[in-house]
Amino acid sequence: MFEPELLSALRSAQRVVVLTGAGISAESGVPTFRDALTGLWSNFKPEELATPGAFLRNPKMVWEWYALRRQLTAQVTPNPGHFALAEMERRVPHFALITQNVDGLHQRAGSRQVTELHGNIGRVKCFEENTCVSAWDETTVPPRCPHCGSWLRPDVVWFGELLPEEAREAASGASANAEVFLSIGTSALVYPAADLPLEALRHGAVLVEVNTEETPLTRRAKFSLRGPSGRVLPELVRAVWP
Ligand code: BV8
Repeated sequence: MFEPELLSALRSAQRVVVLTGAGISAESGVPTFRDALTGLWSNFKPEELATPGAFLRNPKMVWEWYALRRQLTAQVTPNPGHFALAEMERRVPHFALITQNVDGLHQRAGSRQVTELHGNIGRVKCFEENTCVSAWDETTVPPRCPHCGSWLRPDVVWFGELLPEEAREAASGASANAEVFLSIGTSALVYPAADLPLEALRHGAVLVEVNTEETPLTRRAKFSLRGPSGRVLPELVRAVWP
């Protein structure tokens, strides 16, 4: 199933970096970012809804989209792909897991060191103060900040917003030092996250892609594993570390 060169590269690597996208959570039942637009939101593109402008123009609609996704995320569980990456973290001397996902499933699967590039839908913060709140009054939509009265918003990075500096720097530093970089379940279209595999390539890393479909990254990958990450990743981990 796997090329011996891939298995030996992972077995001998001291520094492995993984970037995940919505595809790794698809088998848990979390719609990928582009599938999430159903019902009321189906006539929007994600880039139109996940923006500060959309929220300011229609706070109730955007808040409710996130409230629905937050509720969905709380009801699903990690799948074998998430667990396989938690096992990989235990096996590799220097392992970095970078995710574009906001669902928190990597942490729930036991991954200890996770860099969330785009925040976490389970956290809510004040639109003005940028500080997180642990409880809010759901009778008003969007709810108000208990400290300053501004609207509350999900603690995620919207299009047109800068990524958290610390997360972006950690991700970029790890990618530049990776011996093996795995891009898993991402369409590799959203920047600056999509720059990370390219940065790894520029520094001589072996690029591995795990995806059910072709992406703009596929032709740059030394190994392209076509299939669902929930099946491919456990098989890969078992083959590398029997
Ligand atoms: C920034 C959180 C600097 C929110 C997300 C114009 C104005 C402003 C910015 C831009 C602009 N033009 C371009 C930009 C940059 C922009 C961007 O990249 N746009 C894209 C559309 C071109 N980026 C930004 O705005 C970023 N900030 O640049 O700041 C700046 C500041 C001011 C002005 C200018 C620049 C911020 C980007 C972060 C946005 N937030 N999420 C939320 O979740 O609601 S992005 C969101 O979409 C995800 O986090 C993720 O990053 C992305 C979706 O991508 P994927 O995860 O890859 O998911 P997708 O559904 O696309 O694909 C799933 C893949 O899985 C597929 O390949 C599929 O085949 C595969 N798959 C499916 N099932 C499986 C599977 N694979 C394996 N197994 C399976 N079972």
